[in-house]
Amino acid sequence: MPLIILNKDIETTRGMLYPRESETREVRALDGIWNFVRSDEANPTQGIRDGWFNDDLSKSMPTIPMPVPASYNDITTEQALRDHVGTVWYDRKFFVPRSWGQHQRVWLRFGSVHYEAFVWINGQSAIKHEMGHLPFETEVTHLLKYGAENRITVMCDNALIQTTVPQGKISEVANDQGVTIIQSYTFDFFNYAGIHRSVHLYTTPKTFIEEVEIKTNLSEDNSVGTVNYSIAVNGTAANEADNTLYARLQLYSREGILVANATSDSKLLGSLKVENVKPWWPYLMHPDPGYLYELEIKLYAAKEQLLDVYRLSVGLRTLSWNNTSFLINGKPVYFRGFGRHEDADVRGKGLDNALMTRDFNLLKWIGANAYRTSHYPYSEESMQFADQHGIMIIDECPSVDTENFNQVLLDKHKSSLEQLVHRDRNHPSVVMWSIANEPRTGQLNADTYFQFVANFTRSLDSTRPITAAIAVPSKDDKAGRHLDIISFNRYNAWYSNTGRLDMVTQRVINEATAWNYKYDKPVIMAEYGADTLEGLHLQPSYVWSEEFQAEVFSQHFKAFDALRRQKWFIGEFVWNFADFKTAQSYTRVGGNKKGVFTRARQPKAAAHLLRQRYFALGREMDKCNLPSDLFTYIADVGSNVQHDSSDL
Ligand code: GCB
Repeated sequence: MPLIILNKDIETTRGMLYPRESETREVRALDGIWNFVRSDEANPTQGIRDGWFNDDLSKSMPTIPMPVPASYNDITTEQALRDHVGTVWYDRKFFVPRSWGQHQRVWLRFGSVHYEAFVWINGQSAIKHEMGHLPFETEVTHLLKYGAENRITVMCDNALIQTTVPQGKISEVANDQGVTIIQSYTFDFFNYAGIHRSVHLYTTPKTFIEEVEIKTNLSEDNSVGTVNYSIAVNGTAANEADNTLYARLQLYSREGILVANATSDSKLLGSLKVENVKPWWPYLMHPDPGYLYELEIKLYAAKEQLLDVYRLSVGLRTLSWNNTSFLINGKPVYFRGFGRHEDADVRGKGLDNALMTRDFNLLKWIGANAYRTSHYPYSEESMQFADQHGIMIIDECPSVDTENFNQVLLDKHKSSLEQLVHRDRNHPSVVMWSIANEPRTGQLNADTYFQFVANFTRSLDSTRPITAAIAVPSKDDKAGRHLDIISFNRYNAWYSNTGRLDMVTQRVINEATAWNYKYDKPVIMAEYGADTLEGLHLQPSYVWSEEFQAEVFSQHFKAFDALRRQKWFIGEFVWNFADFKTAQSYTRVGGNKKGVFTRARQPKAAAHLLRQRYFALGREMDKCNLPSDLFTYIADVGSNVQHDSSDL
């Protein structure tokens, strides 16, 4: 019997603008070393019952130091902490200046906590939030002591069950000592947990800019741009009957020149017109990719009283799509990129600026123009980087391997998309929403379920197409008809026909063609690859060797080139950018090794091959310049045979 699924309304998030300093706002990070305690797995709610939030954790039990942001799992040498299931506790002290207590409001914002967070300030409940990888915030003006020391306590629960996003299972099983609790999950990455991104305190004026939504447009010849904005305000002045609030907006070029300005109407809506606009282009599609303007928004009350100032980066671009192509600024896009993970040794999924910067340098080095945030939203800081560098993002919500579709799950899945769209809608780099990875779309319920999820996402943002990475055979799939672009994942010569390099090319062509035939929509290969142990060399190539990974790629490239001639094939994404940690399994040697880069972000042999292809594609399609070190000099073999970039 199919489930009857209701399209229940999801409460929308408010605020969530990235915390930025301005003339009217101060920001303070609470990152650093916090105190940490692991609860007894058999008694996960003990801390709540015993009121651990009422005093310093260290007063009633031994604590250990724990960095924030970071996953807690790999910080110590304890297996019990790495594999812990259930709740952990963090606390720390901080001062709030006396000046913050006057004429302003104070907000507490978490970039993300995985999976569920409960927060107290000075022993009083401040906020609860469920769902990793997404920010949440609350006003704490009334909870703080000004000019004095304060305490923040966080309880974090990593348990995943059938109604969490993503799903997991908790079971009690017998072990040598009696029974133990096991967390299992089908997704293929380690369930890292903790305070993964920065914790901020920030101030706003009493009445302040709470929401900004930007939509951009370009004239047909890309010479005139429009920035449509809508602003929402929080604060008592916004509720006054005389309705006197208005905003003044100024748009500055990268060089700091004022290029447009406007004064809003009293609904705080309007648009700015930019003559001779510099559109936002993806990396290698234009000599000046990732062009960003700065939008300065000043909120005023009657008599020119300045209330608040907020600035954000704006990239002007258009997106359009039909059943054969995806276009940016009117130009067809061919994606060449990666599936990725937020993952590193020691830090797990904790935000690390050094690692993030290195990753963007590698993406540019290899000539990629896109990645999918497989399998959950990535840090806001990385979204800003992508805007600046012209890297296109397929922005994925945390739904992975979803099955057993039910109403509670649907509501949470929709909520994850609501939070994601709300957070990322102003990023020019976000060009597509991915509503799931490898959901079990062969199941009967998948049809209605994904109809609701896709339509809900469209109702939040109609300016970007919707996709999902699907792994069931096209003939069984029931979700594709609700998508705008079909993405599929397949591991020819790895999970199927292992080692058979002669059974890749035609199968990829056939499968992509079958997807297109079934739905008449553009198609992307969102995952392909082979596990590769760095330093293992075997000739002739053999599974797990660096040679094998390169040859698997090459067999796919042949298929992609045949498919590219069919206009509807619009992109290739390798799995994965870098090696990453997974749950323990006999199919994983220290984790998933399908990275083109090692976990330490060094290239495997296939990285050099992929680099030559990605730049060759950029050269062919977008006339990009080639790096001088793309080809290594081999020999002077005569004037009619040159083995350098001019061969392209
Ligand atoms: C997939 C999944 C990805 C896995 C990958 C693999 O299809 O989407 O999460 O890591 O296969 O390597 O098995």
